[in-house]
Amino acid sequence: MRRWNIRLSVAVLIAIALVVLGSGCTGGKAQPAQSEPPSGKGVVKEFNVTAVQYEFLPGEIVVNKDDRVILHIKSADVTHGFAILDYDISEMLNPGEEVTVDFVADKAGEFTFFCSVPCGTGHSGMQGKLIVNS
Ligand SMILES: [Cu+2]
Repeated sequence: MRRWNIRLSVAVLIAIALVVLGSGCTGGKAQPAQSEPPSGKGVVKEFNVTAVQYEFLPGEIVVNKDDRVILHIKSADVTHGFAILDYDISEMLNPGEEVTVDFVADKAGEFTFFCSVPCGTGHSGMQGKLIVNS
């Protein structure tokens, strides 16, 4: 009788352990938020960027390859856009709203970022440079 009880408790403990381990596994997989890009091997670089007719301030953003780049972008006047084709980034910047762009700079080189929303006579020249050093 006593022996049966011990076996039963061992079986119950094993069952509990399996349930806990099992849920732990699925929980772990479900954890990473989908909106978060995988963090790069480099450091996090954050910049505040202002779009204003007809330029971006700063006009040059310099990071190292594999840095995680976080840009907080705002328009100071009219509606502008912010696009970097090579990084598949295209955002609309409504006045008074801050847009956050978050990506890993996994390609080295010089990339033009530009206004993608017609904003006036100087629109076509409204651009800056993202420099990713290898
Ligand atoms: Cu524009």
